[in-house]
Formats: sequence, C-alpha cells, structure tokens
Amino acid sequence: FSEDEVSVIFVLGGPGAGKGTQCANLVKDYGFAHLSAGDLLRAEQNREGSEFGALIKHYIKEGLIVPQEVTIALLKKAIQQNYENGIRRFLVDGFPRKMDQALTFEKEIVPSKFTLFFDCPEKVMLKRLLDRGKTSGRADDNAESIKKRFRTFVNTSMPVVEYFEQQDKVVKVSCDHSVELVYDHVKKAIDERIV
Ligand code: UP5
Ligand code: MG
Repeated sequence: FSEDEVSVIFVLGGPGAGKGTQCANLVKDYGFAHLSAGDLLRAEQNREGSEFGALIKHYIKEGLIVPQEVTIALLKKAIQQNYENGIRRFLVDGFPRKMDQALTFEKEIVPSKFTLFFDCPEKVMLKRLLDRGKTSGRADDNAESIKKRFRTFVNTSMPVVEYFEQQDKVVKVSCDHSVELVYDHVKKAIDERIV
C-alpha cells in the first residue's frame, strides 16, 4: 500500500494504559478499523489448526514479543480484508512494540502517519490490570506476567516510541485520568493531525 491509499496510526503505551478502550471510542466517532495486535494473536492462538498456538501462548504468558513474522502476517491479512471492504483508515493497537517490527511493517506494508502514545505510570497500569484480571480470563493478567510485560515494555517497546519521536511522529497523551478526559485529549490530538 502507499501512504495515500491507506492511513495507519500506531497506538502504543504500556500494558493497561488504555489503548483498547480509547481505540473503541475512536472507532465509534471516526470510522477507523481497530486492529489490536494482541487480539489478533489471541484469536490465532485459539484458531483450530493454527501451527502457532503453542508458541503464541508461551510468549504472551511470559510477556515477550512474538516473532514478527507471525504478527505482521496477521496484521497484513486484516488490513487487506478491510481494504477490500472499502476501509482506508486503521488504528494499529499495541504494535510495533519492537524495532524490527516497526521497520518491517513500514517497509513492507505502509508507513505510519503518526503514533498515538499513551503515557501512564506503572502503578496505575498495575492496578487496572489486576482489577481486570479478576474477570478478563487473560493468561497474562496476573502479577507475575504483568511484571514481565512491564519489563518488556521499558526495554523493548520504548525504543520504538523514541525512534518515532526522533521523526517528530509521536503524539503523547497522558492516561492517568478518567476515560472521558483521556478521550477528550485523544480527540484533540487526532483532529489536529487528521489524515
Ligand atoms: N481502563 C482503561 N482506561 C482507563 C481509565 N482512563 N481510567 C480507569 N480505567 C481505565 O484497559 C485496561 C483496563 O483498564 C481495562 O479494564 C479498562 O477498563 C481500564 P485497556 O484499554 O484494555 O488497556 P490496553 O492498553 O489495551 O491494555 P492491554 O492489556 O491490552 O495491553 P497490552 O499492551 O499488554 O496487551 P496486548 O493485547 O496489546 O498484548 C498482549 C501480549 O501480546 C504482549 O504482552 C505480547 O506478549 C503479545 N504481543 C506481541 O507479541 N506482539 C505484538 O505486536 C503485540 C502483542
Ligand atoms: Mg489492549
């Protein structure tokens, strides 16, 4: 795809920062397709006959980044399907969270317009995830996995945010507020840079 054909906004931020919640709001108001890399991986893990099920399960539980080939293939397929249905604007949520993914996606699929970065203190994210863990059924919403996810976020994913920051392509939104207030800031950021 070329950048004129398709608009991709990357949505990054620590585990539990509120990426999925705010993307759902944006879908309602702006008609983006919301592609959560984590959701796509969980669906693939549960797909009968998937050759990657066991691998994905292991990486998610350990808070590690699944090898890029798997995730990028899932994203590419989802973008293609939506494109065929006339959709041209995408929120790619929770991706790229490792430098190799960022470089490959922008080279082989399409360069991003910008990155929406949700900035949130670890203490706040920890509380949200432990609360959600009571009902989410997610294998990584437990204290041990959360600690590993935080470590991967700092060591592996923040360099991606810094890489896009150097290109002046990051819009930072502070997330330590109510969902409504955060969304006000998100809307403002999107309206200023809308594609
Ligand atoms: N909540 C949200 N906003 C709130 C607010 N403003 N005030 C109070 N509460 C708020 O929110 C989390 C919880 O907080 C919810 O209960 C919500 O109601 C509440 P959510 O919107 O779900 O936050 P989000 O940032 O989406 O958190 P999520 O847990 O999805 O983040 P992760 O980035 O950890 O999860 P993801 O699904 O993206 O990835 C999971 C794993 O998949 C990764 O750890 C990794 O192992 C793997 N993965 C890859 O390997 N490669 C990839 O490219 C992507 C993922
Ligand atoms: Mg999410």
